Amino acid sequence: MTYDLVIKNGTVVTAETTYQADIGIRGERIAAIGEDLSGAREIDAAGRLVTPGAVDVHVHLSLNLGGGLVSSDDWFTGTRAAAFGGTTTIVDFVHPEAGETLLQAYDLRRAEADPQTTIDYALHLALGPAQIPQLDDLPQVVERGITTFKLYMAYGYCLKDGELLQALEAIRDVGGLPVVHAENWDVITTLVQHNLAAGHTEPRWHPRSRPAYLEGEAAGRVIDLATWVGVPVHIFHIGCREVVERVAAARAKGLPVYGETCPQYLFLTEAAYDAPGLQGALPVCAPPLRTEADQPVLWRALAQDDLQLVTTDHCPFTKEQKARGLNDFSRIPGGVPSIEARFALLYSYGVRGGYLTPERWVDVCCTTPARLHHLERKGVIAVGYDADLVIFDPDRRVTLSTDTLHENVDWTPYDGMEVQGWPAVTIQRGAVLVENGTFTGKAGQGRYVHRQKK
Ligand code: DUC
Ligand code: ZN
Repeated sequence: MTYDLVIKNGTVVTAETTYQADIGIRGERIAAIGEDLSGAREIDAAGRLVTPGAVDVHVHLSLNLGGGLVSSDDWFTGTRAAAFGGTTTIVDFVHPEAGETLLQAYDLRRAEADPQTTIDYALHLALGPAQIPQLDDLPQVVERGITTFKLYMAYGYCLKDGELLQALEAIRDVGGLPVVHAENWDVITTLVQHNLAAGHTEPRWHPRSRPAYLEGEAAGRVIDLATWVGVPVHIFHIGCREVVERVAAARAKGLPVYGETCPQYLFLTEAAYDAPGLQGALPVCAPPLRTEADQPVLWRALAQDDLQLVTTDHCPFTKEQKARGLNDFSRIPGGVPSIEARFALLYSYGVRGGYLTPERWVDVCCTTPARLHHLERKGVIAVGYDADLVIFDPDRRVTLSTDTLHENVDWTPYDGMEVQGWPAVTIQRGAVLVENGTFTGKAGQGRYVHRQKK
């Protein structure tokens, strides 16, 4: 029996185990895993790892912050960069505007994404104060394949505790998963005002206005609220010990609480904000980068399942966009790029660095993100799953820079960093998207993943 495509002689790495096998693909699905398979096309993966396509459940493509500020990767450039880095599925956001219904906002985001995306994607729905009166519409949103809901404890979307409670109850009632930006916004706005009034306008005052201790408080508060309501909760972008401890303590009690970290917290520190001028403004993101002492805590937490996944929170702004906040750190648009380098960074420094086993690398970057976020048929190498695969060259050395990366942004926080290990071939639903440095996909080739509540 022949297949449309066979990946031959590779070392298959899954979240559970590592073994030698050929993978046979028929149409869009994995049809066989075995020995001596043959196909219309065969790719030799000898000496290479074969992993599931990586899954990044937290990205912001074309994020509109208002005032003409839009994150610089759109659905084409961002998903192409993701594919170069081995990511075959992302989850981005619907951010309803005041006066829009939830379904109108969903339709608009689909209309933007569908023609441009080169990889598969799903959408979280953000629920701010203006959406609280519309919570009765959540069942219709679930019918559109949205099962995860973003709750902000910061920014204009910031929910007060009573609103958080109502949103958590509504999400529970539709069987969904809340994903939360946990910070104490009241304290942050107060500290920002104090610092600016004292003439402290430089980027180094950004982390000093967003204390880790109170990020822990916010995470603990939403975990308590979710526990009381009886709904699982996923805490986004964790960079400090204080939040890790809250998630770990909840999990130790058997609660369905999940936490993610991102490359920027594993590899960068708040010292980056001390750089002069624009350089110090570039890595501004929220929550902010933390201390060197937090990094081993994050790695250990990933290894021992106190944290379950690594996403990027990819949200690039160009140097010109970042320069808007040069005289006032609170006006610097928040966000850093890493949609392309995540999988390789985690291999190079996580696996090669001795923090993660190869299986745990696949688990935190592919399998658990897909499972937690209801992405059926993603993140796993097994018969019947989508043939989303990466042939990963564990030896290839790449020096990260704007010359080697494909993100649509004129800087990278990882400039000059060398990784050892990089995707050689990225395959989505049986189609080769990237092969040896050449992008062979096209706009609109990716599909919306219609998720089912669990
Ligand atoms: N934080 C960022 O830094 N950027 C995008 C959104 C967020 O929460
Ligand atoms: Zn985000």
